[in-house]
Amino acid sequence: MSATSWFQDVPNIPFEGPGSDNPLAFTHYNADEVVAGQTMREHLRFAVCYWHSMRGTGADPFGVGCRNMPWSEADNDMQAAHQAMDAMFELVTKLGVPFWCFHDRDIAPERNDLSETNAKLDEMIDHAERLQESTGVRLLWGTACLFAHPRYMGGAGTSPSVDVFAHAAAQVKKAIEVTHRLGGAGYVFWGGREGYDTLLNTDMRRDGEHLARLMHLAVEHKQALGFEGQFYIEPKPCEPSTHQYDYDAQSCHAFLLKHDLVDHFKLNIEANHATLAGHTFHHELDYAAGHDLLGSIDANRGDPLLGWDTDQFPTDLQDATMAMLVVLQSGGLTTGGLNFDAKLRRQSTDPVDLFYAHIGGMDTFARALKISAQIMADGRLDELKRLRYASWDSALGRSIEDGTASMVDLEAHALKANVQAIDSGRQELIENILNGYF
Ligand code: XLS
Ligand code: NI
Ligand code: NI
Repeated sequence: MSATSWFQDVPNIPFEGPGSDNPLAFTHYNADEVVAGQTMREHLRFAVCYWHSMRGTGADPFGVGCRNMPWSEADNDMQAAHQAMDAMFELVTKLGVPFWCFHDRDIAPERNDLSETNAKLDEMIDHAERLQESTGVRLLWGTACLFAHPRYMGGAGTSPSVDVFAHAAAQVKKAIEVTHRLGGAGYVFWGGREGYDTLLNTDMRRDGEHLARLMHLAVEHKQALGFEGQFYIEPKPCEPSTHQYDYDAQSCHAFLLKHDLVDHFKLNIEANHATLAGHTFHHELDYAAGHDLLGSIDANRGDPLLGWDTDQFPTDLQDATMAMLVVLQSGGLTTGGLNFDAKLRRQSTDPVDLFYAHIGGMDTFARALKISAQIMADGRLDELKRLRYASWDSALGRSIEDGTASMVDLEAHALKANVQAIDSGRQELIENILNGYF
């Protein structure tokens, strides 16, 4: 760690339990506490994201940044980059978070040509490597920022310009290499500009082929490097593009299947992206888990009154509980984790707000973990679901599921059974049981 402290007044955050009124303590996140066979630290695998936490300024489309974090005040951009990284490792260490995540351009500034840019990135990766070693903090995933620079206005892998495609490929190549160097557990592709604003100037079929080529090239490079981290696609339906190709979990699945990539990718599901797609967080996680695609999670929330990606810190206990229930039922996160892809509100201008924000998110997910473990141990909700599908466990149900029943067999059954209705779905009862856990 550097000699300077960026959060002088903040101690290492202790666990004090539910009775505590210390705002700089955890009330539920107790890293070493064992829940359902594993410690909270192992289950939750929290990560701090570099972009919002260290580089966020509170800027929005109506106003410039209004938060000047002390690490951003420097004589030049490389000094600021070093300071931001020192501050992030201090934040992560004081929170007791085991992981971090970054985009290449979050940690080092872009220069006028790629080789100079790569040199600056290498300098910051050296620094990150030293800090990871001295703190024990690990990299959950890295990624390339393929959306901020003007060259990417028309997409990266789906740019109409082949020069831009080549630049994107070079950037992804480098970002995978540095992620590998830092021992990253994964690598994310989020395609904010992989989409379109109008089909009148867009060849959608060709865009899809190009995007798949970029993914295949990345897989080949990963194998050549011997990088064993997991690749993820992060679905999002829109914003900044009007329509994004990685719309939701199900459309990503179709893309991966069509282009023969499904063995090489899992999904990174973000709560606010789910709601933008008209789904719940629960839906996206359940789809991913049900198709062996649940890899990692961007833990945040939207504002139901606003139709955009507000990336707020997650504080909704029921939402988080549904998420943890899917995670536990699918056997837990392995390479992935819970990355706080979340930003402070524009009016939260004090560095200590980063602590309040993360403490709130961590306590919410810790409670959600405990509640979901209890829901699973009780088995009441599971049992109701099992009963609802019980007829499928009959001889007829099995013969349909295993493909041996014919239309003629089913007709014979229907003529005999004369079905008019089925048993109650019991939604109100189920919701009452669920509320009983909170
Ligand atoms: C933006 C995305 C982005 C990805 C990483 O909406 O959530 O932050 O997580 O590129
Ligand atoms: Ni995200
Ligand atoms: Ni987002």
